[in-house]
Amino acid sequence: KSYQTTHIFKSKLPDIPINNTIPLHTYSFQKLPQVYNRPCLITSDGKEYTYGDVHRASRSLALGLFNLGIRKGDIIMILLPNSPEFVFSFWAASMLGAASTLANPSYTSLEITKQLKATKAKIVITHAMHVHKLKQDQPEENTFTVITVDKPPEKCMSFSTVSRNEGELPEVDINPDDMVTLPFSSGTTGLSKGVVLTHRSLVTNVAQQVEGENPNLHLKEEDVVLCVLPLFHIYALHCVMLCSMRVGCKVLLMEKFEMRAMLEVVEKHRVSVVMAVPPLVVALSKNPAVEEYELSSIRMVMSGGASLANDIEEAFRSRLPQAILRQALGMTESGPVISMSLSFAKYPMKTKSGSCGSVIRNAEMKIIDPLTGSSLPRNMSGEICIRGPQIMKGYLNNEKATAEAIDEEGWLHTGDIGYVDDDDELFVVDRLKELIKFKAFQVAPVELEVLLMTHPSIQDAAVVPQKDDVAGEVPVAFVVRSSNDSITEDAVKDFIAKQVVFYKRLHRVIFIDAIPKSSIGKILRKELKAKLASY
Ligand code: AYL
Repeated sequence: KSYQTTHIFKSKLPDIPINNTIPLHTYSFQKLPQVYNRPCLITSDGKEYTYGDVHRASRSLALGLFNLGIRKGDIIMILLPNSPEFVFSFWAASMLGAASTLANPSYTSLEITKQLKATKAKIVITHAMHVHKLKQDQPEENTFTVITVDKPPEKCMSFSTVSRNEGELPEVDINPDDMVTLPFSSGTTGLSKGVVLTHRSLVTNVAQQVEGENPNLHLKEEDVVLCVLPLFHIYALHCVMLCSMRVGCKVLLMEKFEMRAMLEVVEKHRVSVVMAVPPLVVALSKNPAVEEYELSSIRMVMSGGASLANDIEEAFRSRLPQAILRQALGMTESGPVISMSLSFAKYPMKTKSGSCGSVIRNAEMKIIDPLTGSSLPRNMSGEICIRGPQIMKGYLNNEKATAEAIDEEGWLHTGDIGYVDDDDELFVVDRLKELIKFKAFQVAPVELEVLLMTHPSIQDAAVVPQKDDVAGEVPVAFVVRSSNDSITEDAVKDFIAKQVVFYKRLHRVIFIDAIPKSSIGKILRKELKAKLASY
């Protein structure tokens, strides 16, 4: 299939030269001599690490991991909340030519085990309280060493001991197309898959945002960037940690979101940049606690990860009039940023509220008719596709899914529906893909369907999103009971709740006689979503 492409959208900013053949850590620490004594990380309880400290701690850990046998191409799992150790672990893997796979520490044992098996991670870096979830029942299949950042339980090693060593880190030959990190995403369909992001893709995507005479995302060395979104998700990892570190900003790490605690540190540390997801923007706009704090230091708030309701921008402006609130569109597979508001640029442009910005520089975007595949002109909605050196290399060990996501011409199909207006601004209007977004967390319907089908009382099941004021969307299930079975809604909910992280829990179960399917057995999700409206 080859479609004649006629409509390609580019950034209004000119392309720039990007040195994307160097390893990510080399790129990110390139300014180390200049920023050596500047603060890089600060924790919410006040511990500070300079760029020099972060570099040293990362190298020491890298050497420790090397001594434990970690080599180029190996994978380590980081199972940590936001913390300096998270950052050191990420860089240590990169420096060895290894890769880090990122997982939510709140995951259940089942969820972690799946990811461990899929990645064959050789090291897991975590907290002692999560160690019981790391099952090694078939040691011959999957052997890994557990390192804890706190006091290690039996058979585990301590982070500080592994990091305590002397010597030179061996030189490793890193190819720009080597994997450096492996987040998981379900993409447009199916189960969660490892997304192979390379040194080239991440260096490119950082540069697309923060480099050039007029960077699209203007971060300054004096900025204090709030990191309250989890680093195990690509949004914070990339837009907060990688972009900030390239520029030399200070990153304020918060382990978890709690409104007052957050406002307190924002006031205390004079936070200037907030990377947020819609529920956080809503809280900043509407939560009365905001009035009690002095937040005039905030100059920029980015919303991404899910769609932002239209009325929020107005409410936000009356609260924090000095700050620019605009959006970016990202997707794990796209490296991750697709488009970003030009109001964040060094020479900011006027942009419209509700837009997800314009396509990033050094990349191409097109909007295609989902039925014919042909590209569409301005003001017509279709599937958003993105191309450039920043997109993922592919899904780990999954050529079929990779080929479905990236076509022969190198376009990544996002599964999002949107249009580009006369001013080059992108508006996302719908989601073509199955994905459910609880806040900005991914819930893959198929994952829950597979679990539901393991229950003897359930004959068939389908999971779809339901709109929700707080979370944006929540998963609900349509279930066909096995014959003569009378399993209850609560029993089905409990069955799932025991096996998954909190945001994947079912909010409703609706029993029906049959799941509507196409002639080839595909669940007709649209029909079910329409049905939902009538319940
Ligand atoms: P994943 N508006 C509407 N939908 C959005 C938006 C947005 N601003 N941002 C992300 N999404 C949805 O892989 C969209 O459906 O990546 C997209 O395909 O967990 C999906 O979320 C991707 O979900 C950044 C950097 C946002 C990264 C990100 C999000 C990465 C989340 C902004 O600057």
